[in-house]
Amino acid sequence: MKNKITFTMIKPDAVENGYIGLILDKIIKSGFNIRAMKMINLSVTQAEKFYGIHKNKPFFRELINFMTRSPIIVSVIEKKNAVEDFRKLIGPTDPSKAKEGTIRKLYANSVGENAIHGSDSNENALLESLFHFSKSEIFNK
Ligand code: IDP
Ligand code: MG
Repeated sequence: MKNKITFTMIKPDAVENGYIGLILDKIIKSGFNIRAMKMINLSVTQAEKFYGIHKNKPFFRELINFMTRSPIIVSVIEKKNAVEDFRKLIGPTDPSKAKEGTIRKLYANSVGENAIHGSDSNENALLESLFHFSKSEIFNK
């Protein structure tokens, strides 16, 4: 595959606030191709595993409660330079520091409830994608 993939989640706050369509429109208009997508309820066990790297952080329980409180959209998207370009499109973790036009500036409320996830490396993009989808669902083979 010439393009790279990244993994994204539209988080509970953004789904609850009715932003699924607006966020997907922005992602597609920014040149990303959707390879796989579904709406799921993350279990506590899944959320703890997915965010395992943060298990010693003071906000860990808050993060798990947030991510499991209502449905999320998980998706694998593709584009040249996907990981870096997508992190630019979503903006920094804290939406109050995000630039105009970024997804977190437009649709997020706080550093915790920040609307969207984007992988931080090619390695994590693949691991996170395979956490939710099979290889054949992502790569069509
Ligand atoms: P990222 O999502 O921008 O990569 P990370 O530092 O990897 O940010 O943190 C993962 C998620 O944990 C954030 O997106 C946010 O939902 C939550 N989080 C990060 N820092 C805080 C905090 O200080 N308070 C509450 N939640 C936080
Ligand atoms: Mg992160």
